[in-house]
Amino acid sequence: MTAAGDRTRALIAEAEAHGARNYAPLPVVLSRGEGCFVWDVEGRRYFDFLSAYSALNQGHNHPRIVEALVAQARTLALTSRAFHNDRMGAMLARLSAVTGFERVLPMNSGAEAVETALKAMRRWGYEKRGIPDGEAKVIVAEGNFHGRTITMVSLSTDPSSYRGYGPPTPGFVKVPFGDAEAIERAIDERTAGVLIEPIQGEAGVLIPPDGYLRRVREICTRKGVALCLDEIQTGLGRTGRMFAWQHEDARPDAITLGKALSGGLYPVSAFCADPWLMDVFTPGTHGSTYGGNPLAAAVAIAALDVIEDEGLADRAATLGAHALARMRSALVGPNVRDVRGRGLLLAVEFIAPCAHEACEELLAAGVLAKDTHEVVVRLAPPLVISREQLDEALDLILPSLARLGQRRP
Ligand code: IF1
Repeated sequence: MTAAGDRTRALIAEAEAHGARNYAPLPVVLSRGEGCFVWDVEGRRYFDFLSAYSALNQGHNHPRIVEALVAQARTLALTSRAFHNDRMGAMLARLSAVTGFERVLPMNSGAEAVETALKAMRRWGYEKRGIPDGEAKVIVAEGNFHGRTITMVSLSTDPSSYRGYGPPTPGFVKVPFGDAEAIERAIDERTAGVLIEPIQGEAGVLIPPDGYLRRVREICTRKGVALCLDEIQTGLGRTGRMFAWQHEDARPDAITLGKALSGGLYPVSAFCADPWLMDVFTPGTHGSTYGGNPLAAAVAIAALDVIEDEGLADRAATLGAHALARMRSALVGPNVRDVRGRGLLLAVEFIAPCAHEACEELLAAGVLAKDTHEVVVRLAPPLVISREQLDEALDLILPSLARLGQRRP
């Protein structure tokens, strides 16, 4: 644990005085961000290797996105959907072009986008697939993470997500991640759709076997059920393609987006789908106060511009391959179970539950990272990181992780 300074301690105490205790952050208080760096209140610089869980693919405070936010905030921020506004249409058209889905429903948080996806699949199941009202089922993967609402934690198989929040929302069938045949066996006449992450982020950057997504796509097509992929964490360049499903050419019927859709400047999410699925929504059957507001639209357009203009997906592919090669060469030892990743979504899995200790050591070394499930350290820098910065960060990261990897588990 680093020796936190007086200002750090005072600000942590201030946050804890009135804050709910729903997080246990590392003992660092950040006050500035730029590109792949953040600074704490003691003036210390860190490499950000969490990127707010991939909401910062464009880096901290990207000037083009900040400028779009400020300009629009000075003009028109919120109208509600009771009226049209002059920015939403351009965002919807841009998102449709980038995702290849004809229809887009803008929301705010990722969980709301996933809730929207579930509502669309259920309603389609009743209206078009003839499922008896109230009996629709959606197949999800064990180990999933789709958000923190009651329904999202009802999908979860992680007790730390759902314990104490019952009764769960019904209508979900959980099958092992990575097993396409398990999905085929689970589909019956009451199945409306399948919702999975193409790579499971929170579960520890779990990459499914090659061909899994393509098999799931083929099964859903043959069985006539909807396939929605949750690209909230894997999408928008993070894994080395614009969308993770493109690694297998397994185009789903719909995707959910969030996080980097706004480059960390404002909560923006979206459910993007083919018309046969999206058009179950008719006026008054779904919405939100802030969904599709002009400020969100301006920020999302700028965030997408940055991803495309700066070639962030290709950067993630090239730099990710380089980082993974260095990690695999440096991290060997009795306590290392796996080193894996795709693009700049990378992870080291230890055998012993030492991932939090690893993150504390990385903090002391000047790198911010997050552990998950006690044994995995996720490494996910902003996609704007340069090759030199990446190597400088890895020079700080690898010695700590290598030492832990040599420990007897
Ligand atoms: C927290 C985890 C990651 C997501 C996917 C939907 C959502 C998320 C694939 C919901 C959000 C965030 C939530 C955030 C930490 C982070 C997280 F550790 F919680 F699980 F990334 F892995 N689908 N993930 O990853 O989006 O409603 O949050 O906008 O809850 O602390 P949201």
